[in-house]
Amino acid sequence: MPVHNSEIAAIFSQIADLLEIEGANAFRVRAYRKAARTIRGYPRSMGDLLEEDRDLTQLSGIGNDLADKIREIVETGDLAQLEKIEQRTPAGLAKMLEIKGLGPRKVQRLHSDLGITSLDQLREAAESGQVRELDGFGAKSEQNILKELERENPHAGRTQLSVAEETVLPLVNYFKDIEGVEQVEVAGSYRRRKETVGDLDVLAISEARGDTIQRFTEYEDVVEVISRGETRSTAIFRSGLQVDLRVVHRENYGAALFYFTGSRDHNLAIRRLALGQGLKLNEYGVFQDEECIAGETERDIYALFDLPFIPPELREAQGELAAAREGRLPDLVTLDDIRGDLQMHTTDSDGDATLKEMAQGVRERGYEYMAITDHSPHVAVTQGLDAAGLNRQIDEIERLNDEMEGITILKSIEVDILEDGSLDLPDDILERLDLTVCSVHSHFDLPREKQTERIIRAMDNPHFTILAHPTGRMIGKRPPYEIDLEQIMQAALERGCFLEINADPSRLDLNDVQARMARDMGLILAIDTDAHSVPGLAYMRFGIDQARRGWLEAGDVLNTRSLSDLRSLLQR
Ligand code: DGT
Ligand code: CA
Ligand code: CA
Ligand code: ZN
Repeated sequence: MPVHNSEIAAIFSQIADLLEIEGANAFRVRAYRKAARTIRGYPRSMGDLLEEDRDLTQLSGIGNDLADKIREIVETGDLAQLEKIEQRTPAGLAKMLEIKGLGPRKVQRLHSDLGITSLDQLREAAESGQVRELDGFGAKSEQNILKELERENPHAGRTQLSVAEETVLPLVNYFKDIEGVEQVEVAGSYRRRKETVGDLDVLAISEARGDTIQRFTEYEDVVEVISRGETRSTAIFRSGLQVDLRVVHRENYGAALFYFTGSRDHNLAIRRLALGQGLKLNEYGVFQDEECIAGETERDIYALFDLPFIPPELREAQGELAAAREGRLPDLVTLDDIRGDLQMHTTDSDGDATLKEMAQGVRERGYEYMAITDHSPHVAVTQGLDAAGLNRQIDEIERLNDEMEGITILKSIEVDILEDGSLDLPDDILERLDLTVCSVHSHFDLPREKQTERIIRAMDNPHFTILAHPTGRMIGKRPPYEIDLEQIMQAALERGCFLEINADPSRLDLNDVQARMARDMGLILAIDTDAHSVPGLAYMRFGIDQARRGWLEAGDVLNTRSLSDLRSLLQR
């Protein structure tokens, strides 16, 4: 499996950063930085040069020592020296150098005096006023650190999955009509269904490669062709997304799909297994000596290592190999398992469709039940339902339930959790509902402890059912508010409440890691669309994607239950 130049460069930059924090000789630090620059910008891969027995010390800034290190990275994917440095100086420290105003000496001080190894810990320390006490820091630089941390955006330069779909699905269709193209698939983070993608990796099987590449570069959505070769091409699309196309032969398809699906760490783990069996694994197949022994399907490749097929959503090097080996892979939830949708809005608050139109839309999806959850009065941006309005809606739902076949409408509300943890409507009206969906829409900036307390206090209300969009994040726009999710999940378990995966592709809240945490704690999650229109009901599949990335099975999801099972679970 070829190691990319960027990967080698990243390792050298990381070493330079960490050495600098350790106060190493400036000359040595500069040498690593220069090497990283040389390799990053070099037009041919280091792996290819080594294979041709080229002398790497001919490259600018590369001496014998660095040449050996490049060889080690190309051969193993890793550098032992970096691991050794990371034992002294955690890798997380390098990230702090990116914060304006924090140089190596200050980062070193934060580490040695406060034991800080990550941006999260830095935020906590700054919020609790510990940073201003350090030598060389003051109240002002502490403020500044907090401001800079706020600015940090983990989704910068990435594209929401739903937007990426808009770019790539038409392209896939276009390919299907090209003569000679047998199959097309999108690999990479897109296939792993990550909430945002950096770029798109498209694979096609074709025996007419040149023609396929040509047709790709002519595609109407392409604004710039970055590169084109005999088997691959890279182009920028109108959306700004970069698309990498590789055209392969059928017999290599599985190996290419496996390789380009990633994640990189999952690939490396499987590659280690191959090396252990004396096999070579690359994007063309698995090789014993020169003979290809697997490559046409991913299944064949996993089977060589006595592993079942691992779903792409799990390929994040988060324990999936061990689980596969021990037969503990989850039986992931699918869209077909879903029997209802428990959060949506109508024209009674800020939705575009009437209650009846939403009910018809849900019925068309084949669900058994749905909950109507308009906003409560407190939400400032929209006209919420007050007690009288909600009473009227409840009456209308009862009428509709009599009139409509094949769908049951549950009475509900998206009720605001007020600053003091009380709910935004009186108990005597909440009592008339089948469930409530409760959410924070204000005071996002409370300190972590207060915010956590606020939500748990709300759960103490016996009418509280589901905590909606639990962290409030909007992908790329608004960071999550500070809460102790573990404590909140524990409180939900104890009270018979649930948390939500909001399926809106700009929210996907809880995220994958948090959903997995819930599952590990035995907490059931609802997957809700929060639709504000009939087409919005289709967002369910993004919620399913996220749930699968969180290892959820059907049993971990509230709205896979039959209506009667759901009703008994809603009894706290
Ligand atoms: P993205 O595009 O940032 O959302 O994430 P990916 O996972 O799609 O990454 P990308 O597009 O850079 O590469 C696609 C896949 O190709 C990646 O998941 C694994 C494989 N790959 C790319 N670069 C390397 C590498 O340096 N080493 C290994 N082992 N695999 C790589
Ligand atoms: Ca990608
Ligand atoms: Ca790519
Ligand atoms: Zn909401």
